[in-house]
Amino acid sequence: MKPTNEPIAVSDLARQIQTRVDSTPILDIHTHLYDPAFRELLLWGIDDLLTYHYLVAEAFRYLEMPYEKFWGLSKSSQADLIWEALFLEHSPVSEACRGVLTTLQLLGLDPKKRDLPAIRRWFASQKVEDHINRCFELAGLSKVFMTNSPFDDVERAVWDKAFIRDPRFEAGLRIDPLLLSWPTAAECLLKWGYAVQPEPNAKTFDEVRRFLADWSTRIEAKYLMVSLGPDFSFPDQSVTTKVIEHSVLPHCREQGLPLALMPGVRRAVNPQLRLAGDGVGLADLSGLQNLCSGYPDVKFMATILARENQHDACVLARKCRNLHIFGCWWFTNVPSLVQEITRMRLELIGLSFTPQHSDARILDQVVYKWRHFRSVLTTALVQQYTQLAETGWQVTQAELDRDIRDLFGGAFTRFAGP
Ligand code: RAT
Ligand code: ZN
Repeated sequence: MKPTNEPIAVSDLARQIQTRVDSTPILDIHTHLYDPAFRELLLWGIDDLLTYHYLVAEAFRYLEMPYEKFWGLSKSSQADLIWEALFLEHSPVSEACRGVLTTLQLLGLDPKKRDLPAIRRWFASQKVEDHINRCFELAGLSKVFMTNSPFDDVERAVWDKAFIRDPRFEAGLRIDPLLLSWPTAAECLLKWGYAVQPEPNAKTFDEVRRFLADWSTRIEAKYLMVSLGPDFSFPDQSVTTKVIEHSVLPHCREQGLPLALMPGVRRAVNPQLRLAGDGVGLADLSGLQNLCSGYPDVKFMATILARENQHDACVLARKCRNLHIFGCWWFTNVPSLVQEITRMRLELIGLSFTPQHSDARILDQVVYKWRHFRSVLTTALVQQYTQLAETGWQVTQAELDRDIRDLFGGAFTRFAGP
């Protein structure tokens, strides 16, 4: 539909919003997907879909077997157990379960047949390149951001070799170990040729900066990111504060790269669940506030895990224009909370945020994550623009287009860009 400067009639608002939300391409600013050059790191297919850690956690609500026995099984046997427990022995009503079914349906597979072997056969006959195209198309994606960690040995080995980048996969530099696992991270840097000390001094901070500069350039990172516990504080006496202050912030300032903070995750609440064992905690956002107000020349992004933190994060964004709020992350990515959080954000900070990222770990997930989000966003926007129309204000098609493009990556690109 070609946008015009014609005002949209109230009676036509819902249709116009839906059409645009459904057809506007999305820039997915945080995923765990990889450029196909990373080969087995790019997960896709039914067994990876079923063994997604969100579903592992849910399956263990019903499974009685010892955790270790489960982890000793092959991926397809784990997938069989999860299918059995979550789809056949109970109705798959959770968001993560419904997601698998939405994905299958949109890929043209019939979920009601409940035929896991046939689904496996279908996936086995797909070529990864075609499947990427198909998933991007069904999700309506323009590009996705990867989460790139130099501390991951498998991933680093790929960056160490030259390869041709797929332009649909942008890079984000993940630095959790650097901030949360010092001095283990220092040992790695030393091994890679950076003259750092376990007790950081000025030379160490410079070397960490050199490391960040090398990797930002090498992967063409568009932002840096770190996930943090609910107890993250800044400033304090910790090494984390020192590395942020003397290495990360100067690097971000110099290169104009945002630092994305993801507070609220309690890692390994149940270590036996492995990747599925992390939980959530209410975060004290004063560390984020001190960063944003203490460093107005550095750009920050934030997505916060606890539902109870969403309001304070939004209020903080009203005070700090160098803060870009994004996504309904992980446990908040369920339609009822996405609806609530998105409406609150629209009401408090207008269109100056990125309402969602997929966090997809398996390629096929972008299909459901974005389909489900587009539907929730349509409802939220219809409510918002209908209320707006009640004031007598009329929005044009071109304006609606602009607004939705901003929510789907435009606002982020303007914020993060040079
Ligand atoms: O949502 C997830 O898949 C989590 O396991 C995390 O990866 C989280 O998104 C993160 O980036 O730390
Ligand atoms: Zn993530």
